[in-house]
Amino acid sequence: MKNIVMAMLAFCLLTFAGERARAEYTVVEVNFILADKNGDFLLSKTEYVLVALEDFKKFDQNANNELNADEVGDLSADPEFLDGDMDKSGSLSLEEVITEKLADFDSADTNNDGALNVDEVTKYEN
Ligand SMILES: [Ca+2]
Ligand SMILES: [Ca+2]
Ligand SMILES: [Ca+2]
Repeated sequence: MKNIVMAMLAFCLLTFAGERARAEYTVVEVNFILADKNGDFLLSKTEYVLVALEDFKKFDQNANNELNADEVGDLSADPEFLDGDMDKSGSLSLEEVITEKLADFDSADTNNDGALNVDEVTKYEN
């Protein structure tokens, strides 16, 4: 039952974000809203890392907790992929993704309050 409610809520949020995106929101802002699960207009470390985990699961087709070049396609040439691959294995492990995301979070949190507001994310993404 809880899952149905969450799914409906996600659907409403998506619809809402989609409508507003056309009107006035940037892609970064829409992604921010979707990532902000508790709706406090701040991204906690958990919320920020969760987005990466959801993406990871989407790409990890064989579910071995490693993203290899076949699974990510062109992204494997992306600097973010290459930087994240700390052991230079040619694939990204779940641990490597989380480590990179946590480092991203700290760099983006310019006022050091332990949360990212939409301005911090926008500045970091641009
Ligand atoms: Ca939040
Ligand atoms: Ca690796
Ligand atoms: Ca902050």
